[in-house]
Amino acid sequence: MKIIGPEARGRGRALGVSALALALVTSACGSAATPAGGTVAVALQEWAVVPARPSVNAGKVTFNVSNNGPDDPHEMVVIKTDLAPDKLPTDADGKVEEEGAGIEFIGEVESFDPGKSETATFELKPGKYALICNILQDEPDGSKEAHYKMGMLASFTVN
Ligand SMILES: [Cu+2]
Repeated sequence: MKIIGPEARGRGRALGVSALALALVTSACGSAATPAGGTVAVALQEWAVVPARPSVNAGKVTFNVSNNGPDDPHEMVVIKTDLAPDKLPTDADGKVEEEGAGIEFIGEVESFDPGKSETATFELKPGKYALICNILQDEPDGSKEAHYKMGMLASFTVN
Protein backbone atom coordinates (compact mmCIF):
# COMPACT_ATOMS: atom_id res chain seq x y z
CA MET A 1 0.00 0.00 0.00
CA LYS A 2 2.80 2.46 0.86
CA ILE A 3 4.39 1.86 -2.59
CA ILE A 4 1.25 2.06 -4.71
CA GLY A 5 0.17 5.40 -3.22
CA PRO A 6 3.04 7.64 -4.44
CA GLU A 7 3.20 5.76 -7.72
CA ALA A 8 -0.45 6.51 -8.47
CA ARG A 9 0.00 10.16 -7.55
CA GLY A 10 3.01 10.37 -9.84
CA ARG A 11 1.06 8.93 -12.73
CA GLY A 12 -1.78 11.33 -12.08
CA ARG A 13 0.58 14.29 -12.09
CA ALA A 14 2.19 13.22 -15.36
CA LEU A 15 -1.22 12.90 -16.95
CA GLY A 16 -2.18 16.35 -15.66
CA VAL A 17 0.90 17.97 -17.17
CA SER A 18 0.45 16.39 -20.58
CA ALA A 19 -3.22 17.36 -20.61
CA LEU A 20 -2.23 20.96 -19.82
CA ALA A 21 0.44 20.94 -22.54
CA LEU A 22 -2.13 19.66 -25.03
CA ALA A 23 -4.54 22.40 -24.01
CA LEU A 24 -1.84 25.06 -24.55
CA VAL A 25 -0.90 23.69 -27.98
CA THR A 26 -4.55 23.58 -28.97
CA SER A 27 -5.26 27.16 -27.94
CA ALA A 28 -2.07 28.44 -29.63
CA CYS A 29 -3.11 26.77 -32.88
CA GLY A 30 -6.62 28.13 -32.48
CA SER A 31 -5.52 31.76 -32.23
CA ALA A 32 -3.01 31.46 -35.07
CA ALA A 33 -5.60 29.91 -37.35
CA THR A 34 -8.12 32.72 -36.91
CA PRO A 35 -6.53 36.10 -37.74
CA ALA A 36 -9.84 37.96 -37.75
CA GLY A 37 -9.34 41.30 -39.46
CA GLY A 38 -11.91 42.19 -42.07
CA THR A 39 -12.80 44.47 -44.94
CA VAL A 40 -13.84 48.10 -44.71
CA ALA A 41 -15.26 50.20 -47.53
CA VAL A 42 -14.33 53.89 -47.25
CA ALA A 43 -15.68 56.76 -49.32
CA LEU A 44 -13.56 59.89 -49.81
CA GLN A 45 -15.37 63.01 -50.91
CA GLU A 46 -15.41 66.79 -50.61
CA TRP A 47 -15.39 67.13 -47.64
CA ALA A 48 -15.60 63.92 -45.66
CA VAL A 49 -14.07 60.51 -45.03
CA VAL A 50 -16.90 58.00 -44.64
CA PRO A 51 -16.09 54.45 -43.46
CA ALA A 52 -19.03 52.11 -44.14
CA ARG A 53 -18.58 50.61 -40.68
CA PRO A 54 -17.26 52.20 -37.47
CA SER A 55 -15.03 49.31 -36.39
CA VAL A 56 -13.33 46.08 -37.42
CA ASN A 57 -11.59 43.20 -35.70
CA ALA A 58 -7.81 43.39 -35.26
CA GLY A 59 -5.67 41.56 -37.78
CA LYS A 60 -5.30 41.97 -41.52
CA VAL A 61 -7.67 44.78 -42.44
CA THR A 62 -8.39 45.54 -46.08
CA PHE A 63 -9.65 49.00 -47.02
CA ASN A 64 -11.55 49.38 -50.27
CA VAL A 65 -11.30 53.12 -50.81
CA SER A 66 -13.38 55.03 -53.34
CA ASN A 67 -12.80 58.62 -54.34
CA ASN A 68 -16.26 60.07 -54.89
CA GLY A 69 -14.80 63.51 -55.61
CA PRO A 70 -16.48 65.11 -57.33
CA ASP A 71 -13.46 67.21 -58.31
CA ASP A 72 -10.29 66.51 -56.37
CA PRO A 73 -7.73 63.75 -55.95
CA HIS A 74 -7.77 62.36 -52.39
CA GLU A 75 -5.72 60.01 -50.24
CA MET A 76 -6.44 58.02 -47.09
CA VAL A 77 -3.93 58.01 -44.24
CA VAL A 78 -4.34 55.48 -41.42
CA ILE A 79 -3.24 56.88 -38.07
CA LYS A 80 -3.32 55.12 -34.71
CA THR A 81 -4.01 57.69 -31.99
CA ASP A 82 -5.89 58.27 -28.76
CA LEU A 83 -6.41 61.89 -29.82
CA ALA A 84 -9.79 62.93 -31.21
CA PRO A 85 -9.62 62.76 -35.03
CA ASP A 86 -10.25 66.52 -35.30
CA LYS A 87 -7.57 67.36 -32.70
CA LEU A 88 -4.47 66.02 -34.43
CA PRO A 89 -1.36 68.24 -34.45
CA THR A 90 -1.04 70.28 -37.66
CA ASP A 91 1.43 72.66 -39.22
CA ALA A 92 0.61 76.30 -40.04
CA ASP A 93 -1.12 75.27 -43.28
CA GLY A 94 -3.42 72.85 -41.47
CA LYS A 95 -1.73 69.68 -42.67
CA VAL A 96 -1.48 66.95 -40.03
CA GLU A 97 2.05 66.25 -38.81
CA GLU A 98 2.17 62.53 -39.46
CA GLU A 99 5.18 62.13 -37.15
CA GLY A 100 3.63 64.41 -34.51
CA ALA A 101 3.15 63.74 -30.80
CA GLY A 102 0.43 61.22 -30.01
CA ILE A 103 0.33 59.94 -33.58
CA GLU A 104 1.41 56.60 -34.95
CA PHE A 105 1.49 56.62 -38.74
CA ILE A 106 0.37 53.18 -39.95
CA GLY A 107 0.19 53.62 -43.70
CA GLU A 108 -1.70 55.24 -46.51
CA VAL A 109 -3.48 54.87 -49.80
CA GLU A 110 -1.72 57.50 -51.87
CA SER A 111 -3.56 60.24 -53.71
CA PHE A 112 -5.79 59.02 -56.53
CA ASP A 113 -8.31 60.56 -58.90
CA PRO A 114 -12.06 61.02 -58.44
CA GLY A 115 -14.11 58.17 -59.86
CA LYS A 116 -11.37 55.65 -59.03
CA SER A 117 -10.94 53.05 -56.26
CA GLU A 118 -7.86 51.69 -54.50
CA THR A 119 -7.33 48.80 -52.10
CA ALA A 120 -4.77 48.45 -49.33
CA THR A 121 -4.29 46.00 -46.48
CA PHE A 122 -2.74 46.84 -43.13
CA GLU A 123 -2.01 44.75 -40.03
CA LEU A 124 -3.95 46.62 -37.35
CA LYS A 125 -3.77 46.24 -33.57
CA PRO A 126 -6.70 47.00 -31.29
CA GLY A 127 -7.11 50.69 -30.55
CA LYS A 128 -8.47 54.02 -31.71
CA TYR A 129 -7.64 55.25 -35.17
CA ALA A 130 -8.15 58.27 -37.39
CA LEU A 131 -8.66 58.00 -41.14
CA ILE A 132 -7.78 61.26 -42.84
CA CYS A 133 -6.99 62.86 -46.17
CA ASN A 134 -3.83 64.89 -45.65
CA ILE A 135 -3.55 66.56 -49.03
CA LEU A 136 -2.45 70.17 -49.07
CA GLN A 137 -3.74 71.65 -52.28
CA ASP A 138 -2.47 74.80 -53.99
CA GLU A 139 -5.39 76.97 -54.95
CA PRO A 140 -5.44 79.22 -58.04
CA ASP A 141 -5.34 82.30 -55.82
CA GLY A 142 -2.09 81.12 -54.21
CA SER A 143 -3.65 79.96 -50.94
CA LYS A 144 -3.37 76.41 -49.65
CA GLU A 145 -6.32 74.18 -48.90
CA ALA A 146 -5.75 71.43 -46.31
CA HIS A 147 -8.26 68.66 -46.92
CA TYR A 148 -8.00 67.65 -43.26
CA LYS A 149 -9.11 71.14 -42.19
CA MET A 150 -11.95 70.97 -44.73
CA GLY A 151 -13.33 67.98 -42.80
CA MET A 152 -11.72 64.95 -44.39
CA LEU A 153 -11.37 62.95 -41.20
CA ALA A 154 -13.13 60.06 -39.47
CA SER A 155 -12.71 58.10 -36.27
CA PHE A 156 -12.32 54.37 -36.55
CA THR A 157 -11.96 51.59 -33.96
CA VAL A 158 -10.08 48.30 -34.14
CA ASN A 159 -11.31 45.73 -31.62
CU1 LIG B 1 -8.61 64.99 -49.89
